[in-house]
Amino acid sequence: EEYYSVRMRAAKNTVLKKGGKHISGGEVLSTYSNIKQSVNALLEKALTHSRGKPDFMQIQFESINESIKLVKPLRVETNEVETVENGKTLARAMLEKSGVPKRIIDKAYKQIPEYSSIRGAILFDIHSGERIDNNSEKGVRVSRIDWLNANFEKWTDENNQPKSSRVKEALAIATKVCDHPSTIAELCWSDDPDYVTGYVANKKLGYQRITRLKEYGDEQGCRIFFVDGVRDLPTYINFLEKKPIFIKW
Ligand code: PML
Repeated sequence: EEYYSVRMRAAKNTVLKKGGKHISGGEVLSTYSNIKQSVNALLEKALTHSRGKPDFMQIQFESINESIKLVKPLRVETNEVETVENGKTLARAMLEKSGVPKRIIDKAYKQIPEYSSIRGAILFDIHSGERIDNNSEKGVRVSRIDWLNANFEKWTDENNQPKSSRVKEALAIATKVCDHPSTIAELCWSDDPDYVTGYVANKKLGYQRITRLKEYGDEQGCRIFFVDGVRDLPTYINFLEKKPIFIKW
């Protein structure tokens, strides 16, 4: 069956600032007969977002030529920590366990403040300790992933997890990214000042949530993919941006 990628982006203050302030975004993979419902669901999401009233919104769809791959969600564990310092220490230990050398982790952490204005993900090479995506302010945007709500809810019930759309989206991204053999690990936390839980993900370790990776009030997010052996960068980026994946429990 032919599938379509339906995407939404909403922003505010577009008059004051080019591109505006991000309010909401999302994507679903849809059959042709479901496009109307998909557009509606994304519209609803953008209009009910707590970040405010959008003054700009784009919803678009395009057909997908490639076949869709089904991938099981990574195993999830939550690590409670008391302080950001403890959270950081744990995140570093997990990155090391995933195969990222210590000096590369240090180097990446030093760069994080500089990366804060970048909207997408940073690709960080674990040998050179250099950022290798050449996408400047944009970074890399992982897309073409979806997880049907009914299946996600089945997963939350059977795994004792909260029905959080934030967790759903982040876990879906981490699962896709870690499905590629060149991905060693992902380090991520939100730019939402009210949300301080982040995670380290790796194919073997799974999706390791850490309850404090930054202070409340901090609007600096982070999404770094530690990569190894990316010989053909355009192919790897094409996988992240274009390969359609359905998460299925
Ligand atoms: C979680 O609680 O597992 C989600 C953490 C990362 C959220 C990233 C984001 O919302 O931007």
